[in-house]
Amino acid sequence: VTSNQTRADIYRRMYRAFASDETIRKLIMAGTVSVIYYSGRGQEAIPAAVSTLLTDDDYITTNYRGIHDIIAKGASLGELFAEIFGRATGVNKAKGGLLHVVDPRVGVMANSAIVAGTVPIANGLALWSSMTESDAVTISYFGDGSTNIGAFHESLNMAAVWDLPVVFVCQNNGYGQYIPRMQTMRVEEIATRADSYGMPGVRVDGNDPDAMYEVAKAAVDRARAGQGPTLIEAMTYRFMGHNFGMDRMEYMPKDEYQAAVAADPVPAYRRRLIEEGALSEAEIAELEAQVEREVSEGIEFALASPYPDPTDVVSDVYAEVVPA
Ligand SMILES: Cc1ncc(C[n+]2csc(CCOP(=O)(O)OP(=O)(O)O)c2C)c(N)n1
Ligand SMILES: [Mg+2]
Repeated sequence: VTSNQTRADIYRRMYRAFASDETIRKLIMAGTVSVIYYSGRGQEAIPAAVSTLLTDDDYITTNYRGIHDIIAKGASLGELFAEIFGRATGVNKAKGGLLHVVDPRVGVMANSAIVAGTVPIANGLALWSSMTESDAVTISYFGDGSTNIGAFHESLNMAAVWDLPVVFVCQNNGYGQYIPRMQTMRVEEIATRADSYGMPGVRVDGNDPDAMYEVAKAAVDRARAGQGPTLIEAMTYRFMGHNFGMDRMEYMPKDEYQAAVAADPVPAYRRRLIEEGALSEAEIAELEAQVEREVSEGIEFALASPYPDPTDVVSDVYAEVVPA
């Protein structure tokens, strides 16, 4: 069983992603910021549980729907929000934006709009760890639709053959853009795709933080011990559709959607922690208040920041190479 301290850590990471997402969407709706936004709302439990097993020296790669992964890994909120809002103080000085933000200080190494585009990059990071005999682990996050892409299959094969310290975490939210998953594949369990490459494949309820933690722990321990990769299929749901504000979600069955929202993993975990005596109502309220302060300070910082100077467009683009 997970310790109360770990469970509090998981909830803090979930709430940090949740509160950030709620605030960003409010700012978009109010017209304060103009961003094409892909929300991770509903999927917070997955990276929150995984991240409690990692340090800043462990790596993650993710994609356009990765803001919850990035926040759960510990990225500083002010610089992240500034990046998303296109400000000069952004962690990548506004050159990345939501779809390409990276924060190497906390191991957020790659992010892309290209479906499955960062899965091979996770292998590269893991290969670097093996070559340098570091015990760092790389987590590769991607969606269900991404498992139909060639790069996914090639990467799993190579990671298995080279025993790379990587954990492939598929966030199966049932849809790729506006298409139900089962219209694009004939396998019910994505975890079984691991069989083709000779690595363990596990399906888990990704909205159950404790179950997610147990499965992730086995995979991270295995990778750290040099025993090779694992594919985790974490079952979840996408509450805001594909792109926030542009997707009417009419293709999602109403009853399915309502059942998913009623089982929202954030309030569900909150209730469970109180019921099981892991944290008191007062302790949770204090934790939430701390996170909300951090979020509003981050938003204030980002909104007060200037846009980049147009002449900076060519700075930090190429490395300066001094000939030997
Ligand atoms: C290589 C490539 N093909 C197609 C697209 C268009 N596209 C953007 S998101 C998406 C769906 C991906 O679904 P999934 O992997 O399940 O991720 P989710 O958005 O559900 O998290 C597609 C097809 C793309 N960005 N890149
Ligand atoms: Mg999906």
